[in-house]
Amino acid sequence: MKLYYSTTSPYSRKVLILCHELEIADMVELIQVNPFQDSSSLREVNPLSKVPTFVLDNGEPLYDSSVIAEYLQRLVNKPTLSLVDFVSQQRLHALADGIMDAAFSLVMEHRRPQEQRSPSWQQRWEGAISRSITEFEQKYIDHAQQWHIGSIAIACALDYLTFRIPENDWKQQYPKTKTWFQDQITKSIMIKTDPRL
Ligand SMILES: N[C@@H](CCC(=O)N[C@@H](CS)C(=O)NCC(=O)O)C(=O)O
Repeated sequence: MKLYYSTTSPYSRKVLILCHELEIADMVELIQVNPFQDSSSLREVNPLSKVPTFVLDNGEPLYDSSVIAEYLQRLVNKPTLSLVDFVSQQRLHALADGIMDAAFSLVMEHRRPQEQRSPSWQQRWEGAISRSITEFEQKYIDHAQQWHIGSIAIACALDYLTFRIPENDWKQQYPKTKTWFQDQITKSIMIKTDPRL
């Protein structure tokens, strides 16, 4: 199996961490690509030219990250979750992916010349990020006490925000989330996959 990934992609990091947690990292060949530069090999396996892209041993490609995550968990026959746990993990996963989507859009927008940027879209993405962290802090933080796909995704999303949009002051606004995050960020796999390294 192969994983096309980039070190700075939070979606890739989520999949890398999951491979590690499921103890299948040794079975996965890592292919580092920059989807914005050397993307021809990536395009051959994913018409969307995005990372992460996963390729099965029979050559079949899989995307996007949430589909890859679901596949990996089924691959290792992870014991079936109760419906309540499934909902709470997948809700967190989707909330995290939404934070990544909004933060990634902001990062891309900041790379455009000032006069081409859209203040209203930026406001919309910033609003999505702050409402999602509020929701996490007020309603779902207790669902993230175990390390599973939902909590992995939230940790990757928050670290991406910290790394790429340091001016966002979420740590001041959300003290409980900050404390939770500080516990996750010291995990060895979070350190090993730090996009700054
Ligand atoms: N929904 C996708 C998002 C993946 C994504 O947007 N990846 C970015 C890197 S962080 C990418 O490859 N972008 C290339 C592009 O947009 O052309 C997933 O969960 O896998």
